Amino acid sequence: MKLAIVGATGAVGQETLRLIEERYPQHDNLKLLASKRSAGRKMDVNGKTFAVEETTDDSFSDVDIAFISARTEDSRRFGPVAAQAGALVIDDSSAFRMDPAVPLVVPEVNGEDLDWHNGIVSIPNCSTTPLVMVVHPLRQASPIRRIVADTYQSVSGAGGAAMNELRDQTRTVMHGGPAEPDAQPQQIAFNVIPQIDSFTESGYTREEQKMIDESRKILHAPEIAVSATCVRVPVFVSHCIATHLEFEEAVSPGEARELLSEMPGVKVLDDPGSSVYPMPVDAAGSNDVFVGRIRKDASHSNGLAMWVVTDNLVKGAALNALQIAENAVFRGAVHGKSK
Ligand code: A2P
Ligand code: 11C
Repeated sequence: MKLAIVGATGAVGQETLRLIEERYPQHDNLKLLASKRSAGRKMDVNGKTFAVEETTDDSFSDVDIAFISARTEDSRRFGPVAAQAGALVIDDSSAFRMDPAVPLVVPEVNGEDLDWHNGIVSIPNCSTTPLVMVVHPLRQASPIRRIVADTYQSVSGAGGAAMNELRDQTRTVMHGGPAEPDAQPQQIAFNVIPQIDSFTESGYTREEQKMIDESRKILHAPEIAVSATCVRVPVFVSHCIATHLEFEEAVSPGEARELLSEMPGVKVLDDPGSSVYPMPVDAAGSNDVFVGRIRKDASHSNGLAMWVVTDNLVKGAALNALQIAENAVFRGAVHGKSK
């Protein structure tokens, strides 16, 4: 099958190419797409050199699966064009996620939703995916009534420019220079910013609203009450979530550890006495969602508190997209056209 990667030069696109090399080392039927600025740039994948092409309306006629991870406006423009051309579009933006005609999928949680796609499948926001990966198995113990999820999100969630800004700004501020924020709304070096994306009238940011709306859609559970506070921290890769769950019946930390350790894609790292718990430096580059600090929530008899960490570019984005493609192929939900 011919795979197109729109945004191949970006932070998620590069992770997608790394994972393609890791998962399909023989596969070189690829099309690397980005903006006009990158046209002609050479990139090596699986031992073959590809010239990056500008993304246009004509880019998708020979493509079976198109992974889009560029700007939201690029998804809006090229997603429907690629689907119309017959490609299965796996889109990493917020453009289509809440469209009732578009499945929003984490394969381990709701892979069956791939059966009703109309050409476009969305992947969740990189902080929603790890949340539903831990919430889903715990629902087996007792229905969940309420989720409070407070995030500590790395700058790579905002793309390559934000990563460069953290590096350069840290050096500048260390030497007494001015921060001059650009890719972030405030100084990020030696700071934390309680704003990701813009504010809505409710006082929540769009990033927080995404966690609320997307997790309910993926879990098929509009009845779960969800609140989130999303915070940017000066870390390059991996997002963390302080997660508080309220169940209908009490669930013990031991039971939760057991259910979580049986969930594919989740690893329990929970031995606080030996200072074992997940951290961004350890999660970066890994495929798994890590969970630790699992304990009874002191504020509610049916509550559990835990700490969740995942590489936002891997399971938070590129890996989830590739797993959707694999799952869709397995289910016969890709109507490929190339031989
Ligand atoms: P380019 O490198 O040519 O600008 P990041 O998330 O790291 O900021 O990366 C954003 C990605 O989106 C890059 O690969 C970027 O390509 C791509 N992109 C930006 N504008 C467009 C566009 N108009 N069409 C296709 N891809 C685009
Ligand atoms: C961040 N989670 O960390 C965001 C990036 O809706 O796909 C992903 C935005 C999105 O900035």
